[in-house]
Amino acid sequence: MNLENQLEELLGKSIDDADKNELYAACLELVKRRSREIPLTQTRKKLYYISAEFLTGKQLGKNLINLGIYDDLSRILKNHGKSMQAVEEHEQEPSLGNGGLGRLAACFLDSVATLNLSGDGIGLRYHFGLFKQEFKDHKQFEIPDAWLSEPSILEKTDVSFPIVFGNRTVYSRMYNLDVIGYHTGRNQLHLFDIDTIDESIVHDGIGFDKKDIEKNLTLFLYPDDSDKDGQLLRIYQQYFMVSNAAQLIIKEQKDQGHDLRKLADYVAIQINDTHPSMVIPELIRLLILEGISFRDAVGIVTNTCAYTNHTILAEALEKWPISYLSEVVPQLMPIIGGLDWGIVCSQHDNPELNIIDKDQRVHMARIDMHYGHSINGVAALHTEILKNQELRHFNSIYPAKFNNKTNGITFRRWILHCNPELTALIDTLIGEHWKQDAYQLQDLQQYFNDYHVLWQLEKVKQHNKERMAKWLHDREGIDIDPESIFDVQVKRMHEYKRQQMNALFIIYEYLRIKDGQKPVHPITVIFGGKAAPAYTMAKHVIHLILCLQELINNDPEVSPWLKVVMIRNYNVAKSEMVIPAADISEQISLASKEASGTGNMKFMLNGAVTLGTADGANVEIKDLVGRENIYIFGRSSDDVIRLYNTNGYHAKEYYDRSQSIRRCIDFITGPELSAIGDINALAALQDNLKNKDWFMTLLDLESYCNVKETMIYDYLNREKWKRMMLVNIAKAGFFSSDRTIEDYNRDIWHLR
Ligand code: 26Q
Repeated sequence: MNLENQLEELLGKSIDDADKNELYAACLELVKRRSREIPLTQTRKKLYYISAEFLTGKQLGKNLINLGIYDDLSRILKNHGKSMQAVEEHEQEPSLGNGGLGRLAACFLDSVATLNLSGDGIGLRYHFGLFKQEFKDHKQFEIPDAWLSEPSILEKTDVSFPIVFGNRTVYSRMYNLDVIGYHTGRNQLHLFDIDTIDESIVHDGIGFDKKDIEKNLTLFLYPDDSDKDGQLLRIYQQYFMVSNAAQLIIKEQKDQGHDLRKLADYVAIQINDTHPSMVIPELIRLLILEGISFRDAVGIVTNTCAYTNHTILAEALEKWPISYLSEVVPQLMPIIGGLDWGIVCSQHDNPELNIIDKDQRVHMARIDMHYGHSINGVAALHTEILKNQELRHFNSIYPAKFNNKTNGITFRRWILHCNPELTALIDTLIGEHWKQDAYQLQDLQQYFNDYHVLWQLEKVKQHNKERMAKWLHDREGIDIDPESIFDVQVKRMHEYKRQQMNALFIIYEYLRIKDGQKPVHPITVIFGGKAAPAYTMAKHVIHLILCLQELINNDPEVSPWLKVVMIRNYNVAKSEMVIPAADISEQISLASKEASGTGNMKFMLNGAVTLGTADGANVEIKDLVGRENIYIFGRSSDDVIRLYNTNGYHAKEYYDRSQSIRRCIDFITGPELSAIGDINALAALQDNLKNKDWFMTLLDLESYCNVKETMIYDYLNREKWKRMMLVNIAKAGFFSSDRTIEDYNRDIWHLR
């Protein structure tokens, strides 16, 4: 049956008479049916990617693309006067992640399926996931994101496992989401939940009774862990996730008739940061119940599990008090004790290697490093820093375990879906094969001096800027000038990412305009990102940005030249609107702190030029595009690490020394902003920048402002700028997550 008839059959009426809801429901059902026709991918060995987050983004468009029917269906809808985009908008975005780590997991699932490798994701079905961000009085407020709605993309199954917490047992329920490869096979994402969750216990924003596990276990992603009950809840969640994972893996392997002693021949488990680390003791425990000795079980699990580190921030390395683990998962304590004993007895004689420290806390990453066979960082620089700094003791005993896997992004979402105009242009220039083999984007280099092609590239960017301006106007009532430079910093709010430095640039520029020095071209500085609810300083930065937005956009002298926009509730769908429209990609973390970044890759692929520090994958972007096609500023990671080690950085010295820095910092509590904002919040931020500034904003501020000025100036040299765009797109092939997954498979998983 042809596509049009099939859609009408599912609708039970003509397309003409259907509204957006009905069309969405029918398209969803169409995807489910087509997807079921694709057999699950089988390889000799199967990957299980366990992660607390899967930031999948909306599914409909991506699935239609991967099934190869997006264009046909769009055309059919258009013939009936309907728009595919409007139908896609109807879908609620799954709220199952907070940032890079979760989005990476989603890109990986797409690439694993596309490469015809057998690999499933395992995670949790959070009812409200990450909070929804609202702004009121120029501040962030959190409300629950009730993303689960009918008809659902998730398929409820009958699969259930008993999960034992001390003397209480809960029964899980598995939900599945099909992961369809691009013109290839199918895998699944398994999300676990319990039927007894009670959404009605949530009150006052995102508050709830943290004690009642049966009712609250899967309500939220990263529930507030500022008190003991919150920390216990996180342990409950983590154990619930990994016990389901371990039981599912063992069940599937038994169903296949595989010998559990040979688990590592049939199964690869990737542990996505430390949140799933308890899978190691849990699997050992279950193998022992299957009659395998502790010693053998340890060997089997070690050969099966591999760990990825996504951050070097000390506060993110999880350590749980033994007393908490004993309360929630007493059955794991003998195993964890045994694993620690193994290390204590191994004569390493270095307490920093012990799993259980002198304060009776269990270091989760250390379990992974001792009892997994691979430890990887997510960009070349990050892996070097792990090997030489943070994890050097482990590198000296297990040098062969360490390896780098530079992150990547799925091109299906990050160009085909979000930037159809650029995709079409590339197709006309170099054919379509780059969609299977991203390195072929290099063929675009031949157009370096082709004025017509460069002009077409500019037209596409302009189109995307206008699309975004219209969207901002329609949705948020914010007007921006599509002729201005779109300078974009969208990512989680964190001091190390230094949104505050960008805000100080805005103040710097504002003061210059007030002094009569207009920039050479109008610029719109666009932010988006959520702050963790308990992260006060990050919230103060949001407050500063929102106050600047209010001040500047309403000042008729300044706003023709400078505008500020903070996008509310930034998420995957919004990023798909914003990234294709960006001219400047802000990647300005303090060198050594951003493990990789993946937004940087998405901007590059969509023809934005990076303004960044030599951090994370920016370094690899620079090596690929060459220094002349990127704007790098600021101190190196070596310098920064030295400053930390020697206590050599004092913000106050920079404040005292430079008049222009002082003017910007003082402005934060000056009359203009105090009239708009909360003086206590602004003063706290100012004090922090002047007297603490742990992430060294003032260290790089002047070089940042100077390079950004140069960039604005260079933007006027249109030929130069368009060539930079072209080179960035042409060199982005390396950052396809297909390449990353090939690397994981070749070095760690060996699935084929
Ligand atoms: C830890 C302890 C207690 C509560 C929460 C956490 C926690 C939660 C989330 C720790 C870390 C995360 C998320 C980290 C993350 O997203 N890291 C990003 O991973 C990306 C993919 O590798 C990288 O590109 C980014 O550089 C890195 O910041």
